[in-house]
Amino acid sequence: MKKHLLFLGPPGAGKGTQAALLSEANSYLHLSTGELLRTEIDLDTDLGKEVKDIMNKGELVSDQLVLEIVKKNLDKENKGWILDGYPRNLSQVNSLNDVLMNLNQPLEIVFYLDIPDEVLIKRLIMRGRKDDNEETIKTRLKIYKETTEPLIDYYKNLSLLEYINANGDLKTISADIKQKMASR
Ligand code: B4P
Repeated sequence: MKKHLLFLGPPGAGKGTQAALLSEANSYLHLSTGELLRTEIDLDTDLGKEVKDIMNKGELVSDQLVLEIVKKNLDKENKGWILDGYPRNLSQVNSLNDVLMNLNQPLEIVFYLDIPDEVLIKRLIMRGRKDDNEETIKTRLKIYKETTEPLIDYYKNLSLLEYINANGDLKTISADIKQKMASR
């Protein structure tokens, strides 16, 4: 059973949704950098104050800051984990590679959740989180295409990538993920 997984895809593709379902079913740690950052904002910590405006504008917070969060939370007992929303650029990929090499916990599968822009824009507007307004979504999508999308080819070249059609109902997508996990 594979237990070091990563979910990659544009904002609103359902990374958080599917990672939560899969981590619950397998008792894996679900490490969502977005969720961890939002918790800091809700608790009004110094870190939360630092990232609040950046996140509300739909921009990426600093690589160093996110790396600290990942290092602090990554499971060192090796019960299994799912990274959701990290890495988001090539510099974060390199940092993650170092962290995982030190922990001796190599990444085993990268699920790429693919979805047309118009579907994800509708989903996000319906959800209505603070960073889910039209202008912010446009910024998030632009940053995704410029900095995160190149990671698809990076992981494809390492033969870690599994393609998931994320434009469907939750159950069908979950079943596809489970089936691809089992076949590896
Ligand atoms: P994230 O929290 O990662 O937000 P996301 O990309 O919008 O979420 P996701 O794809 O997980 O969508 P979800 O399942 O919720 O990032 C937010 C911000 O945090 C970033 O913009 C950035 O500022 C910062 N950040 C996070 N990580 C960072 C990093 N590594 N470096 C720098 N900055 C970072 O689904 C969306 C909606 O669709 C939900 O309402 C859900 O219910 C719905 N949905 C899901 N699946 C569906 C389906 N199959 N059918 C219909 N609806 C569905």
